[in-house]
Amino acid sequence: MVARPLREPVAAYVALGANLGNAASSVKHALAALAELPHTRLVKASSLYETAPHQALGPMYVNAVALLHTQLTAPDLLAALQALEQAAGRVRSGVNAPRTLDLDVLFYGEASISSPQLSVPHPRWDQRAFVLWPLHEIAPALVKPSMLAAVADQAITRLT
Ligand code: PH2
Ligand code: MG
Ligand code: MG
Repeated sequence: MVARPLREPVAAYVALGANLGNAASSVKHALAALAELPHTRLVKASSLYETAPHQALGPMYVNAVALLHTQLTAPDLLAALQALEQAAGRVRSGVNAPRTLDLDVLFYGEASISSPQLSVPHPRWDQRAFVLWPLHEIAPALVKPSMLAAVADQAITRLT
């Protein structure tokens, strides 16, 4: 990695999901790995949630959301997340295919990013119960009641 001067930390929200193998264990390990990323602090992590596959097939998912304060650039954060997906044995077999680990950048500070690699804010974050409820747990100001009402048909259970 190219050395860059360190910048002010940015608040980045990351969505975690898994529905292959021991999904709960994968998500817990991923949260621990996020805490170890360089120039990054894991500030908050939601509970784990069991969620029905949304516009996808396969087993139930385990999802969570984390708040990071990071000095990584958005592309470097994306690369770090993809490395963690790879380390968890992620095989990209098609759009929304079951996966051992998915790590998506929901927000990177106030940034709007639209590149072939990365769209931030995540284009569908506000239409997904598996994002909205864990996000609401750690950042209630970001989630409007109307958003939660709109996803009331999507099954989600908080795991204890
Ligand atoms: N991820 C998807 C598609 N559908 N459904 C649930 N419940 N959880 C996910 O993480 C998920 C999904 C694409 O990334
Ligand atoms: Mg995803
Ligand atoms: Mg993804």
